[in-house]
Amino acid sequence: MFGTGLFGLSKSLQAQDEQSMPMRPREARHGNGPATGAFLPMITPDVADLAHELDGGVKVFHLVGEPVKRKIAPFKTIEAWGYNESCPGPTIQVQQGDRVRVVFENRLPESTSLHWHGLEIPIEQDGVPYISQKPVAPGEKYVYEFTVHQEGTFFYHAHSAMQEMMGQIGFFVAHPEKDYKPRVDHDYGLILQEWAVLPSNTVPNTAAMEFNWLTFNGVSAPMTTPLFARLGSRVRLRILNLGMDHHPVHLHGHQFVVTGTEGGRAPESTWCPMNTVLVGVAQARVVEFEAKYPGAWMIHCHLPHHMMNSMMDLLRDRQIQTADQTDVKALSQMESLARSVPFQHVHHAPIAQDAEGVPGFPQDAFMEMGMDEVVEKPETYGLPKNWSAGMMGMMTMIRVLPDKEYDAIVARKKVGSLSRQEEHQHES
Ligand SMILES: [Cu+2]
Repeated sequence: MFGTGLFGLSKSLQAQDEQSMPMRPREARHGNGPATGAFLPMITPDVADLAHELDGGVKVFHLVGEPVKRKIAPFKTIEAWGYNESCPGPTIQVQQGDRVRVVFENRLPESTSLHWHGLEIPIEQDGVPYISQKPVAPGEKYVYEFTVHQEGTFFYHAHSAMQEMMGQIGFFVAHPEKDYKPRVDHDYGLILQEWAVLPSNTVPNTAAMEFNWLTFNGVSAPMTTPLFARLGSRVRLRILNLGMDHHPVHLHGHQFVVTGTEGGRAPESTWCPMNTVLVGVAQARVVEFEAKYPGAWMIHCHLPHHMMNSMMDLLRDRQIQTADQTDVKALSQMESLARSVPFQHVHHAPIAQDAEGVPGFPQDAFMEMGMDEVVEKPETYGLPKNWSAGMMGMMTMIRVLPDKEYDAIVARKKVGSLSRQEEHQHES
């Protein structure tokens, strides 16, 4: 994914692989001293963590705002803006009590700033142009520094509306000084974004109100990397939304409780069972659940139009053809499509013989685009054939796996990260 020889990023992706391996990778912390850095890190599928260095007791991060090419589907790359070659930007993880310094560099063609959404920090660190600081001009650097006294799921973003819609956002997670109870075994983060990209275009139209590409962590299903959890484990999922719509995010087969918001941990007395949580704009919702039932369970926005990818690029003619669509026509259309995009078309689901006579036909017929091979990765190992034809838009899955299958995926991930390492050694 980050095939540009950016060793730092691939290293932290590899670190994520390693972190996800043991069931409980943390050592218990003793006493009430300052934060020791021992916490279960959140994993942001398809997005790397931002590494830090220590300057005395200060955690120092380097963040670069810049244009980013982002492949959001196997056949669609957009020209977004982000941070450190990533959109959304890399995930920052700190611990409650940490002193944090972020050295920010602006490589955008226009001025910008960084706002720390939800953090209680001095006004001069708040990142609002003209109000709390001068805008950071192109080519300039700006240093933010503050102490994080909160715990919770926060984020950083440009405090300029159009830049937000170009993708300038990233997670800022503050792990608690003392573990939350109950403890979780897996911690995952998803950033919800939406894009209006006209056919044959690559640059999002940030003024549009209708969106045709919906992403989790910068990719549309089936390119979203499945989450996975050991059967019987406890899972935390942090969902963050920065767009123009509110997204009702639904989990299949399990009930969860909302254990936190963008304001931090919620008291246990407020937890109640649900399986769909509305994540409003600029909100974070943190949910937890016991992964009780084995299977590949969908996690998706339930707005019907957000459960689709735009195929306008590919099926431009379809709109004017719906009146006399036929199986033969649709197939020939899909065949020509299959020649122009790098994946194999799988035969569509059956239709009725008299389908053309039914007003409204077709709706979802002919829409499946199986592309298992193109989106294959360790986390997809063992899924049923043509699984990718069932995944579109703002959608991913959590695979709840018994020990043997769980360990098989972990082993595959390890092999993958080793070969990634070799690749980078060749490059350098
Ligand atoms: Cu939605």
